[in-house]
Amino acid sequence: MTELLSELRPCDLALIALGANLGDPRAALRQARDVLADVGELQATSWLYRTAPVGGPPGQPEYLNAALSLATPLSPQALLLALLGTEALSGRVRLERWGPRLLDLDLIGYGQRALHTPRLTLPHPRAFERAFVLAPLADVAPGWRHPLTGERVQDALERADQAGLERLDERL
Ligand code: A4P
Ligand code: MG
Repeated sequence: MTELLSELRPCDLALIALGANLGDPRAALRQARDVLADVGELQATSWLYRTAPVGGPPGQPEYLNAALSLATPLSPQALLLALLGTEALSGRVRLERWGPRLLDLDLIGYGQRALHTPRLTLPHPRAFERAFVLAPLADVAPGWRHPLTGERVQDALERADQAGLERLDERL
């Protein structure tokens, strides 16, 4: 499947952030990694991070966060559908914004594309403010530049508040 897809056209690199804080987060993140490896070629995977919840209801459990880069012939819109489908496979139900979840998959960037539609904003609007996104992203794409500001992931991470972030000795 992946071989067939890769013959269609050269790929832009998609950067995907993964998060979970209900059920078995480690298993959910790794299942998502395996599903996504079927819609492109995995380029790199991050370390796993244990992170304090940002926003949402008080008292929600800690998150496990990670990131991966994927070369895929899917358009950003088609890839978003694949991410939403993968979330649904994990059993995720949307109850409240920033609420606890079995699996959250965000498309952080897609090459240097910038777009804003009702269903998809690229790059992800809050990605460069959040250490729980930036730390794993810096494992897979430290030199990727924000298409609108030109800032590198690694530089954004260095200015971000990294309190509550713990890198585990395990890869995604
Ligand atoms: N959408 C638009 N652009 C994108 C994009 N680039 N990637 C739309 C993914 N989705 C995008 O998302 C709502 C809708 O956003 C999608 O249907 C899609 O069409 P959602 O995942 O249902 O909503 P959400 O995740 O509750 O809200 P949001 O605003 O995406 O939240 P964030 O920014 O993802 O934050 N704390 C820690 N420590 N770790 C976490 O992982 N995650 C969140 C969620 C909050 N606090 C956290 C963590
Ligand atoms: Mg989300």
